[in-house]
Amino acid sequence: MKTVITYGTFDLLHFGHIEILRRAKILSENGKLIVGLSTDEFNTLKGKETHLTYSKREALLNALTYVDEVIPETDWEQKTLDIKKHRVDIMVMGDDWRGKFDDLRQLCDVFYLERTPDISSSLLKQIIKDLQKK
Ligand code: C2G
Repeated sequence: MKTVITYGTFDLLHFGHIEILRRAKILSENGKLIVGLSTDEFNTLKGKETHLTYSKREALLNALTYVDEVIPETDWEQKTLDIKKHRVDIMVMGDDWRGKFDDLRQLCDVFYLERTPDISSSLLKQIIKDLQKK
């Protein structure tokens, strides 16, 4: 059994998010999956506008059987502390982040998993915008 962590905004929770969380949970070998969920303030820093507030995004993640704990992600630098505090064995991110977190390999395994094609929060937001125009 292992402890796995992943980070993200998880706005408008969709199949692509579910797929990375499902695969991350499998890597835990019936252990624990922690999600570092970007706060509204951190999303502003990331230049990301979200449709859903942190509390709604958190509620959606907590409803998933794959997710054991949700912690706030407030800045780029917290991962090292999180990994030590939660005794993380594996960090997982989508492969759009490939290479970006290799420095954390000194603390835990780091896996970049293939992104699920043809779905994204920005696509869903565009669809919502188009529908609102009608
Ligand atoms: N993802 C995926 N397939 C998609 C869309 C997203 O596998 N079609 C993955 C991303 O690669 C990421 C996770 O789902 O690992 C969450 O995606 P976002 O909410 O877009 O998170 P992001 O803005 O990449 O934030 O410190 C790291 C950042 O907080 C990551």
